[in-house]
Amino acid sequence: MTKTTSLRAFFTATATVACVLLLGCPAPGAQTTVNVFRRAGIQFGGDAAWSAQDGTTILDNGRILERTITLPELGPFSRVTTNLRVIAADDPWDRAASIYVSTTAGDIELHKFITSFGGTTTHHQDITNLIPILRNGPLKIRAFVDTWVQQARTIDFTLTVTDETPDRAPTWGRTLFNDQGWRAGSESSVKRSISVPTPRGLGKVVLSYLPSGHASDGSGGDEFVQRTHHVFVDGVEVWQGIPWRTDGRDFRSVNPTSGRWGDTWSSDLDRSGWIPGDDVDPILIDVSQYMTGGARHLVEFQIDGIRPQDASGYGYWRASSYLTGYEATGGAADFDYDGDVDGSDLLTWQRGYGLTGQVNNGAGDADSSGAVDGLDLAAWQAGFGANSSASALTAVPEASTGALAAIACAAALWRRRRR
Ligand SMILES: [Ca+2]
Ligand SMILES: [Ca+2]
Ligand SMILES: [Ca+2]
Repeated sequence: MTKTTSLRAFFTATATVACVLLLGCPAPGAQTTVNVFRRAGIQFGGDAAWSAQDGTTILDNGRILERTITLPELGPFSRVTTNLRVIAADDPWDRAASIYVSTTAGDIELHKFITSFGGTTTHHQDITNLIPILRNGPLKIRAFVDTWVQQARTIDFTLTVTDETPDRAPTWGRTLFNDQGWRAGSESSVKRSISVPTPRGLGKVVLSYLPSGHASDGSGGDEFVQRTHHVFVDGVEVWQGIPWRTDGRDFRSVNPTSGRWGDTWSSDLDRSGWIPGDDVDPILIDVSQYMTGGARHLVEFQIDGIRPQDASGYGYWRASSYLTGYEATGGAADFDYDGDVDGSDLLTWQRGYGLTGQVNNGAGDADSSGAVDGLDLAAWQAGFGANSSASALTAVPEASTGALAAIACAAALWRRRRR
């Protein structure tokens, strides 16, 4: 071990101890699991009694199931996760699918997935970003599989609520759009534009985007062709990317009925944002710098070059999006909007140091000067001191010592991330 390495190890260990002392490592709180679907059969047509579940409404010829549930109370530090199991029956194909909540404001996807070719799969997602929407229970939850086969699949779906976590839950949320058949063509289909009023006191704002590309004829369309997507807020491009998955090979064991040509399995192929037998994670875009509270903003989505209809078919996208907002409750130096001023806020300031043109404190501009600089560090130190003295923890050292330890803590994290 070189001297530098051992020093670094000592530094990291010391900082970790400081982190634990300062930030604490609270055990997760009580968990409640709410059953939504249990061995519920999804199919097109067929016998409605097949794998039927009491209290479930069958819609769309059996392709959509609906149940109404109420979650336990979601507190300021709650977390919600999904547990999904998709069980193979008689449908050998990969099918677009989704668990979503149906509201008067539109459908909001809780867990988007694509079934495997004839296999059984299990998935989990953290959907804490949807807490502001989930709070408005009772919830009408639907499961959809785009199948054309009788006795296609059965589904298990539960929601787990953890009532006490270290992270503050979001306070504001709203759907932006949900279009499961976004095609090329008319002028209105070029962009999706939504005008959004935001509440006052909003701090961090995250946009969740769930795109997947498909084709009506299964080849040559948007399923296997890279398309560039854009997100704009008030005319400024805040994100650009190509939804593209290249890890199909890792899912071969759950795709037993996949087509195969020599060594090539259809399920192995790279695809537009999805893989047969896996779920689709939302793309998370931090738009805090562009969406201030107490204002109206225009959010727009654009997909370049969707394949138009011709004799052999067309390309299309299944896409939805929603916004999640956090209240700025922890003061000007609470840069990560979790309600306190601590080492991770210092880390945010460190990352943002030197930035100008800030519209809020999300990158470390505590004094609203527009720039992230030394004055904001002083504001953090003041906020950190107030934070510690207000704390009931007797183990917390006095402010100056605490600040030093937090700086060590942040520096250690910073170092680890940069490797
Ligand atoms: Ca904080
Ligand atoms: Ca914190
Ligand atoms: Ca500043």
